[in-house]
Amino acid sequence: SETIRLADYRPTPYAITEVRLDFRLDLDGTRVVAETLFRRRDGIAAGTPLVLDGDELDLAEIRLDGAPLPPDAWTATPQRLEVRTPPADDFHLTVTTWLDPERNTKLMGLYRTSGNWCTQCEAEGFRRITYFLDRPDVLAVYTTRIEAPRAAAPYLLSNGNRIDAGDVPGTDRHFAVWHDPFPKPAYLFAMVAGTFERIADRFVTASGREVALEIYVEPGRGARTAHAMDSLKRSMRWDETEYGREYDLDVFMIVAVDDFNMGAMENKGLNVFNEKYVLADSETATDADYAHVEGVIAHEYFHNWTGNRITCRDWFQLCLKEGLTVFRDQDFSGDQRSRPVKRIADVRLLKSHQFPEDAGPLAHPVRPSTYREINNFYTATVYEKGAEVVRMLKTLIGADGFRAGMDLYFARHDGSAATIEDFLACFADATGRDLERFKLWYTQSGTPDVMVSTHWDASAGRLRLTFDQTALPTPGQPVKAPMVVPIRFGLVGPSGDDLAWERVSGAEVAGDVIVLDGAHHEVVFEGVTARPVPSLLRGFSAPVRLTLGSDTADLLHLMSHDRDPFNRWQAGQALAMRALISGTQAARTGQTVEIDPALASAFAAVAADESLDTAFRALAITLPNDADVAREIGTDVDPDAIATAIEQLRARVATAGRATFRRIHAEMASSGPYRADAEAAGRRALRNAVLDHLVRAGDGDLAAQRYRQADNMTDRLAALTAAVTVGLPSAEDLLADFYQRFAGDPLVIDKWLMVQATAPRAETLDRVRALTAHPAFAATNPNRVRALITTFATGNQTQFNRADGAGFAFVADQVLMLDRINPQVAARLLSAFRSWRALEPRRRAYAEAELKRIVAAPDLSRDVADIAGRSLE
Ligand code: B3K
Ligand code: ZN
Repeated sequence: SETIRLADYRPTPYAITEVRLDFRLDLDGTRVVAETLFRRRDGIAAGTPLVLDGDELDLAEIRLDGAPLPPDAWTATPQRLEVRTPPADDFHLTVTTWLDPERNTKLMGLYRTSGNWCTQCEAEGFRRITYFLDRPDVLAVYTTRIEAPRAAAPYLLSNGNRIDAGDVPGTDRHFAVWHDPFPKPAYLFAMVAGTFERIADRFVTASGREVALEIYVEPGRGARTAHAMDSLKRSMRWDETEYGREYDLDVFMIVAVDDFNMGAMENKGLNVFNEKYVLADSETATDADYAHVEGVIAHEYFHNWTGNRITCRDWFQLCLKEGLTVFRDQDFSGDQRSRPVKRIADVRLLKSHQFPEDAGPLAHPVRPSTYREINNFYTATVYEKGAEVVRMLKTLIGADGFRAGMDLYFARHDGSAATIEDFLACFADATGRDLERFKLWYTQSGTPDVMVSTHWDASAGRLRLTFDQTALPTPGQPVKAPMVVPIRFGLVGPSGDDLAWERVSGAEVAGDVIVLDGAHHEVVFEGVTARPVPSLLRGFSAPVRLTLGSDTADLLHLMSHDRDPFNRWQAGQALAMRALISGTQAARTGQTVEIDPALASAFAAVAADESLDTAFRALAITLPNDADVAREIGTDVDPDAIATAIEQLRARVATAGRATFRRIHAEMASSGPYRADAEAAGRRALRNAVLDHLVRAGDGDLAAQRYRQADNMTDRLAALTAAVTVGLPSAEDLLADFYQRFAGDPLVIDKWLMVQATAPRAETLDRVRALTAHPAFAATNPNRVRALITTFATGNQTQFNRADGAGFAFVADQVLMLDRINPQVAARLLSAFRSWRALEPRRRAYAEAELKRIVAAPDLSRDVADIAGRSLE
């Protein structure tokens, strides 16, 4: 299929000024009449053909300026409509299409979910509703009429403000008309109709405008929306105080649905959400779920300015809205709870999702320059690395410069479709900083490696840091240029305080940031009064792999003293990682490796350090997992050897810390009723982290006991997970109890599926296969597929990567089966193979064979063909 290139970008010959849509919903099909007003753009010759996008459309009628078109004036296929010689500068087309939402299992365009009607248009779903210039640089004003049987659809919703509604006389039908005054691209269009429970609230903006807030959920679920509503209001306030951005319509609606391809969608004024990111109460949602709801609500709300008011010129600029909006939602969440804990969580996500992507065959720049299927580019690179790039920009120009640049961006580009160049120009113009080299972060793929060596001259009081920056080739980019890398740092002295220096040379140093912009730098600090331990890349100030030669004693010093909490955590992880890498090597040759007792007891010491936040202590004693170790090893990976090394280290840490962990387990028990706040959540996190260690150290009964006593999902799931992962005798009973308790609550049953899919045992594959036939599973529902199959493929290193290849074969079968139902979900699952080349030869051969089997399969979707093809390149 054809490759789309950034370099080929051209505006459309025609603009669309206005769209009037008329949806007639019926139980057996939908008729759409779309009246679209076109205007020939300046400089385009009269009579230039008008070519519109379609996708599997069934055309019933077409008229131009109200009159039927002669047969030779146009051609149409399900994928395309061409009007050969449009007659005038301005004209309107009226196109009638028939849709079958019931059979739309791709969940793009108009589809049905739990008996309701719902649309998803990003990236290219609007063309599944009507023929259109379906691209983000075509902005138009929409008026939408929806008509449906009143009984099946008491609520009729679309973007903007509702301007009319009523009954259709003499029928059992009713209608509503919505008008969105803000010009928008088609991908932000939404229409929802159906039966819901509606939860209403209000928000008064900074300038005193009242906005109605409405959340629509499945009837009976309204009580679970309080956290979402509260998160929405806090997001609205935050965007006012931090960016000076107010909401602009009279109503803001969120609809939660069960069948949804991703997390949520920022349609103007009418966000549609996967219900996973709306519903939360203590019985059914974990503390992590609460945090995700808050983050996704904020993310979609923030898109109103970064995405909707200013959108993307073309899909290559996707990071313009996504990277920036992820940066904003991360910052918001950091303000709501512990900022370091949020930062650690975000960096873990970046390293576990984006680093492997950047190191494998699917690597692409934050702003790609070609694509075959745009839906395959909603990636960790575009989102998470895209957010890191914005964070680095802020680090380089400072908070004031960043705000000035954002203000300029909103002032310059509001109401239009912009590019990364436009975005960067605002910061360059606002601060005077040259960002040409910085722009490489958008165009060059791969994770840079930064090697540091340290030389301390005690008699001269001089510290020399040598930085070498390199990057491995990535697809299409054999040679890399050095990037601009901001290294936030401190020189940690013997007592743990940061030491001062008199002079520094060798690179730009602004405050506590060293800015590398070349392949090699020697940074010399003079006038340092005591031996410093350099703490580098504080807060993970750049998405690079930093290798420093520090010895164990220095890392232990940082682990217990660094005043930057992120680097305290990082030092512990680095120490554990060293032990795990040598443990893995030993396991492959049948040896065991000695683990430094100082290391094992350092974890117990952090767990007990009451000067630290409980949530932070929980993270600090969570050891790297097998995917982390595999990524660090990088080649010739043997997941079973890694698992063995992890078992050994865990056993050591658990044994060395048992007394401390038991004490903490008792101390962190909650007294009194459940509370959701950060303090209570931190205590639960710490208690469950020590539970995990204790269960491995022989206190297995604790898991069953904690499960039965739990008065909230966080504790219940932590206990169940510990029991199932370790394979305790109680595990089966607990699983059965969990199913009984929550059958009929699909979101919770997803957790039950996930726990089973991640069990690191040889029986797991058979179990997962059996679960695909369980009544709780449905291959048509993306949440169920992700909970069972995707979790198995991405969250179970030893069993997906089984040495006999059976894990790969199972997932490949599932990909091929799912491709017939929902190509986006199938392609996403297939990307679980992205690190196949890093495996040891035998597993690598099995993975390659499965990828080749997929590539050779008939009638693949473009989505799956693209991922499989690139994976093998
Ligand atoms: N913009 C949507 C993602 C759409 C994905 C289309 N395949 C959600 C978000 O990032 O906010
Ligand atoms: Zn987004």
